[in-house]
Amino acid sequence: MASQQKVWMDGKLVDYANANIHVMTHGLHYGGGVFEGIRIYETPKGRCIFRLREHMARFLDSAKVISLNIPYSLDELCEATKLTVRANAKSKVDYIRPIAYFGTGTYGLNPIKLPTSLAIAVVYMGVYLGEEQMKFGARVITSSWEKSGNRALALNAKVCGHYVVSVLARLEAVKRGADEALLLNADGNVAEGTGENIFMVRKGKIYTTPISAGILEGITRDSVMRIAEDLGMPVIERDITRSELMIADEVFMTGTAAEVQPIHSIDEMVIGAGKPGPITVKLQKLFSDAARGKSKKYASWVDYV
Ligand code: PPE
Repeated sequence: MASQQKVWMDGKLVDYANANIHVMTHGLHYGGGVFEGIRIYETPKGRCIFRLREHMARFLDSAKVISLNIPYSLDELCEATKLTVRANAKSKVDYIRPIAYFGTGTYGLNPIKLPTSLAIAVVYMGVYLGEEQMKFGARVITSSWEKSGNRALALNAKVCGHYVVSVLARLEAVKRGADEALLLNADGNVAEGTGENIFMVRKGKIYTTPISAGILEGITRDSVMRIAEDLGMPVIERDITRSELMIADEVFMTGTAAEVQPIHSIDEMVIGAGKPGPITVKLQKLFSDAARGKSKKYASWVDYV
């Protein structure tokens, strides 16, 4: 129950009900904040956090990009996260949401004199796009909204304001009866999902879209690339078109929340055999084992709490 949960706010653990912010918070008005999403997995050795250090390093990088001063070191952020997870040991939670943003003090766009507020909360996310979708593949549409370019937004940073387009695209998907939306960039190439990177398998080779396509450098993307490389199938990073996805043998998405999510169809065009393909299933299994500390090779990816 959320009511029993604790949230880490600016150095203190507070009750969930008291983890509130002022309505005049700068970050709320202008989107000037950065966040992360990190998974917690239950294992026989207790709870573990997946690639905590990499997530917190990206958190600090995202903050740097928007000149948001974070008054904590990487080690301090990792420790605060572990403390928060431990403080919620009795709650059913599987996902950590660190967030930092320009706080309150002055009005108007200029954030220079504003203090930074930082919180670390835990929530229950479950299977992001649904259990059925995980088993049989998700239905995806191409959004009519364009993925902003790297000149408009610092897309490798996980900035709150960037997510307005993702929210619009996700709404579009839901209104059209689909599970998720795919965003194309100004060149007409595939960028990524609203909260996931994308991969395709074609003629035995695995491809994913490059950083230049306007994507977040996903940590799940990186993990899957490492696993695939170790299987002798290095992932090729190159531009992918929408119609290439339609004739791919397999398509899947990756993300902390989405994990390794098979795709059933894109704009009602069924992909491959219409069910999760063999490479997707293999990567899904290896990723799932790695995330739960079951794989010796990737043991350094998990932190037990
Ligand atoms: N692209 C975007 C735009 C994105 O938001 C995410 C994560 C990814 C790719 C995958 O990155 P990574 O998690 O490091 O593998 N999206 C987060 C937010 C989801 C949400 O609904 O909120 C996440 O998966 O935690």
